[in-house]
Amino acid sequence: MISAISKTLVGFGLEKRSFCVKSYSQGTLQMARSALDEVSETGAFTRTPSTFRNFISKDPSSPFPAESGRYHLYISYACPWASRCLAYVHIKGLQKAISVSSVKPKWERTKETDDHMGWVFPSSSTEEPGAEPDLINGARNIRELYELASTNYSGKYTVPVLWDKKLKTIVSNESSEILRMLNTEFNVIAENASLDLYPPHLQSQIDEINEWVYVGINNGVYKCGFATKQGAYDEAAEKLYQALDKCEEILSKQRYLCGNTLTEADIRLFVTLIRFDEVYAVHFKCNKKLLREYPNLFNYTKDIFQIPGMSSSVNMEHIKKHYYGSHPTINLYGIIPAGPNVDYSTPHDRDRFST
Ligand SMILES: N[C@@H](CCC(=O)N[C@@H](CS)C(=O)NCC(=O)O)C(=O)O
Repeated sequence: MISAISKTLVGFGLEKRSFCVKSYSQGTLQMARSALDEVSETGAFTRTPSTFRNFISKDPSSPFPAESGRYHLYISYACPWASRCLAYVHIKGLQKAISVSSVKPKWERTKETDDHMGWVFPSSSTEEPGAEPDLINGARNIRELYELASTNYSGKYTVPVLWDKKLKTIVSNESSEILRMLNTEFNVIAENASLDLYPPHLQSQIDEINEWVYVGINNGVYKCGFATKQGAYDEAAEKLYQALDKCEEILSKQRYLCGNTLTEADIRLFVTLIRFDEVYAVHFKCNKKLLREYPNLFNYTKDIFQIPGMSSSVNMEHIKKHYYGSHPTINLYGIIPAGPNVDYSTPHDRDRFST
C-alpha cells in the first residue's frame, strides 16, 4: 500500500514535496514552485508574496495606461483570487475592454523535463467547457507565460495573470492590486463606472476588514487544508471560525460588511464563502460548521451571487474538479464528493436591510 501511494505521488510529481523538509531563510520559504511547497517546519501553510506588481493607470503617459483591448486577464474559474478579478470585470462592465480566458481546472505536468504540476490551457475550445486555448501567446500553460515575461523567474506560476498584449509581459499577478486597478483606472471605458467598491470614506474600514478576513478566512481555509501538523491545523481552524462568527454577527445587523453599501470587502469574502460547503468543508477539513448553518452568512452569499454579473464568475464544476483533483497529498485518489450542490440562486432575506 505504501509503495502504491508513493508511486501515485511520484506520478503527480509530489513525493519530494510531501516528505522532505524545505529550505528556509529567516523564516521565509525559498523557491516555492506551487502552493503545496509552502509548508513550514511547524506544519503551517505560509503563502509567499506575488512578484509582478505593476499598476495600470488612467494617466496615458504611464508605462501601463488603461486602454481598451490592450490587456488580457488569465484566470482559473477554480481560483478564488482569480475569480474576484473576474467578478470585477463583470460588475464594473469591463468585458469589452479586457479580454479574459480560463485555464483547465485540474493541474497537469507543465514540462516533460521536470515534475512541476500547474495550470494548463486546453488544446481546443471544446476539450474542457469554460476553458480556452491561449490565443494571445500560444502558450501551453501558465508557466510559459511567466517564462515569456521573465527569464529568471523562480516563483510559483499562479493565476490571475494580468497580461499586457502590447509589451508582451505580465503587469500584475497580485489579485488584491488588480481589483484596485479595475475599480478606478478604467472608468473612462467601464460600462458601470459609477460603481466604486473602494470609496474614499470607507477605505480605512475596508482595509481593516480585509486584513482579518484574509488572515482568518480567505487564507485561513488554505491554512486548515494544507496544514501537515495537528497544532497548525487547530490554530488555523480556531482563527477561521472566530472570523466567520464575527462576520455572522456583523451581517446580522447590516446587509454588507461595511454597512449597507457593497464594497471590495464583500467581493473578497464572497469568493471564499461560495467555495465553502462545496469544497473547503470536506477537502480542507473546515467542517466545524457549514456555511448553511450560518443564517446571515448563507443568505449574504446568495445575495452577492445574485448581483448581475456575479453568478457567471462562479463555475462550480471547475472549482470542484480543481481542488479535489489537484492536491493528491490531501485527496490521493482525486475523488470528487457528490454533494451538496447548494443552489445560491434561491430567494434570500437580505432585502430586510435598507440600501
Ligand atoms: N497572491 C496571489 C495568489 C494567487 C494564487 O495563489 N493562485 C493559486 C490558485 S488559487 C495558484 O495559481 N496556484 C498555483 C500554484 O500553487 O502552483 C493573488 O492573490 O493574486
